[in-house]
Amino acid sequence: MLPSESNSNQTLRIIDVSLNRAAEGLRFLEDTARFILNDPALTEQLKTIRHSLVTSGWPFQNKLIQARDSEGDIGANLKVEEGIGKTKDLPLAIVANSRRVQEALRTLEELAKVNGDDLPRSADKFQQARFDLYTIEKNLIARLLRQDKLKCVKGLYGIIDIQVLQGRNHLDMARQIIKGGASIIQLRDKTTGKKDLLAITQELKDLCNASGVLFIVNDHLDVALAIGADGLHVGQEDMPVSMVRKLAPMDMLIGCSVSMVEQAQKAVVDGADYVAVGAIFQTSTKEVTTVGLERLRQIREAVSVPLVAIGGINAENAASVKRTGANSIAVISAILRAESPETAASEIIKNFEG
Ligand code: TZP
Ligand code: MG
Repeated sequence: MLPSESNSNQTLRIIDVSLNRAAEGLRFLEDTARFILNDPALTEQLKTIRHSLVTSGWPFQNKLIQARDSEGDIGANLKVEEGIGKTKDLPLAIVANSRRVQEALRTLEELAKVNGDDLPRSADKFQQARFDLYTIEKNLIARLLRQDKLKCVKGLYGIIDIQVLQGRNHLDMARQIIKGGASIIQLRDKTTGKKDLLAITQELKDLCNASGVLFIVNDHLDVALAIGADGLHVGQEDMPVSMVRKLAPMDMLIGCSVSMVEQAQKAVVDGADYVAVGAIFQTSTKEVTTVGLERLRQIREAVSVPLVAIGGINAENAASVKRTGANSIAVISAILRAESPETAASEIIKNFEG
């Protein structure tokens, strides 16, 4: 074999191995995004990168397969040390596979610089894909860190609205609602000053933590950050979801109130983990338009994140909300104004769960 032929063959073997490595790693990440995280946007991004790498036409594939020599590969029998490559831990598997793809892309990028004719893509295309991967890796890890919390967005989402308590104690109410079976407690307070609000929030957070219930703060990112809440809930007039996502820790859930399909889609694109749709039924707790069950159904079709239905929900209508596709129901007056919030909560849950 002439030296130049041998060289070209060696280059093709590196290209072949790097493309395979990248495609395999990308497939793992894509399947994780698709089947474990249920995230259409990340799945699509990974699929697009994988396709752009592997669809290089038959003449090129033919050259790669011709050059392939798996039996002659001295790396095939090398021992792998225990560690990141052998991990059974999913976040570490994501990191390991992202690295695998990033390394393969770097190799392809370097080869494209020195041996451009052998490759169907230019060096900057490989570089762009590698940089995209760094962001995707971070998003996959962040989604995974929030996944356990997100699984709690189900059943009754009890809202402690300080202005609806009418003298009843916020902790007492929360205790009863939790006893009644709530999965989430949110603190909603439109008037108390930050200093007192911080104290109330801390008490509720401690109670929720001790009870294994998710604790969400409404409106105030600073308060949520200060006490380490599980999540923050914002409305259309609050700090935008995209900004909250930048400022919040990776494991903080973000919920967003919506009343229209487009708002729900935007909230999800901007990084909301769940959306609250309302007001489903008439309510006197907040001045808000009633959107009805049909709007809930439309939003169910439009987004795949968990849906929390809100507004006028009680034991009588809870089942219809469930049938329309809500994962959870957020309730204020039907529990806070009930003689026994515990009984009211468990009745609502019984009817919602069916
Ligand atoms: N957002 C839409 S409706 C509503 C909010 C905060 C009020 C829900 O309160 P209630 O008493 O359960 O109808
Ligand atoms: Mg708000």
